[in-house]
Amino acid sequence: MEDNKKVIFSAVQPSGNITLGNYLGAIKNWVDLQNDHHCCYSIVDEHSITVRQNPQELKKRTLDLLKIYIACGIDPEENILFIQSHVPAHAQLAWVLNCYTYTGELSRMTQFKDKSKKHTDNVNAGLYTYPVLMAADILLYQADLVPVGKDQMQHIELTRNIAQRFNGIYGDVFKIPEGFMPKAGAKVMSLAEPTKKMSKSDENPKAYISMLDDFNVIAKKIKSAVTDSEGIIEYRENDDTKAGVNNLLTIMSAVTGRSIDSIVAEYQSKGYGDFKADVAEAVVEHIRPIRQRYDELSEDKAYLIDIYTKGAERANRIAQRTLNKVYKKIGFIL
Ligand code: AQP
Repeated sequence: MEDNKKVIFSAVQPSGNITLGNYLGAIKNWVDLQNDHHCCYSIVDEHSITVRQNPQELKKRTLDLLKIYIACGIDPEENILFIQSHVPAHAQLAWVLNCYTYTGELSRMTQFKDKSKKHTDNVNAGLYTYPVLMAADILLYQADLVPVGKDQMQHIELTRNIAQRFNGIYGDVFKIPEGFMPKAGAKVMSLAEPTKKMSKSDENPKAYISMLDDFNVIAKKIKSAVTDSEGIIEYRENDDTKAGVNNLLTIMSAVTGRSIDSIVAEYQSKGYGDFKADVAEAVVEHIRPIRQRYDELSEDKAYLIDIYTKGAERANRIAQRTLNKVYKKIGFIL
């Protein structure tokens, strides 16, 4: 890229209906970053098959995610929006990087440990090497910054280690990326088990808010969110009994832009019922315009095809450049 704007790479898997957590932890921040950076935002379908997917649903969710990106305000002309499997260099570089990653490193990844406990019947090799594919995603675009939620920071650290190891052997091939997290909404927790993060593949639909849930369903889920029996609305970090209230305060703060302190002050003499009703309203009002734009985009399939085709062309050009560099360095004949 010719100017000195920094390069950003980020992505979401089409592994379920996108949640408020994905939105507040990732996509909302992408929108703020797009003006001052070169941004590549991907829909990582290759990552999603580390867990069994229904093919028809995967197709639908991939397009849904593209619509959500655009509906949230990501400009498809200014940024590169693409589907991971349309750019073969991701899988190609991942193979190479697999040979520069140690099994000990992969065994330490929290997400692998969590997901292998959750999918005991399908602890596949892809699930294990997922962070290497993620490293390839990021390094192909020579990204400076990777906006992610707190849950993904460990994978960014590994990406940096792999890149440094490779550069140490072959010279400066990869830019060493940095992960960064937004201040508000960095980690949204499950509404049913607030010590666990909100996940789109959670088996309990009450645990997450999907960006595509009906508004009355969203309100119901928030109103039935697990809290505690204390009846005090205050933020107490690292106190598991307060995890539910902490989470609702975090969500309220992220969707309204208000500080947690000011929200706590407002609800000092109020009960959980009033508080939850207001959080529900704030979330619905925040999502409403996004849903309106999403519905409009659903009517225009040709436009979506045009966006992802052009996105793939642009992404392929950049990714292939990095892959060629890697292949040359390791001694593959081009
Ligand atoms: N609960 C969360 N709070 C804040 N940010 C979150 N992210 C995910 N969950 C939360 C951020 O969303 C981006 C995309 O995540 P992903 O789809 O690539 O994978 P994930 O982190 O595994 O997300 P899920 O929803 O938990 O998916 P499943 O259920 O399929 O594993 C990342 O930037 C992530 O930090």
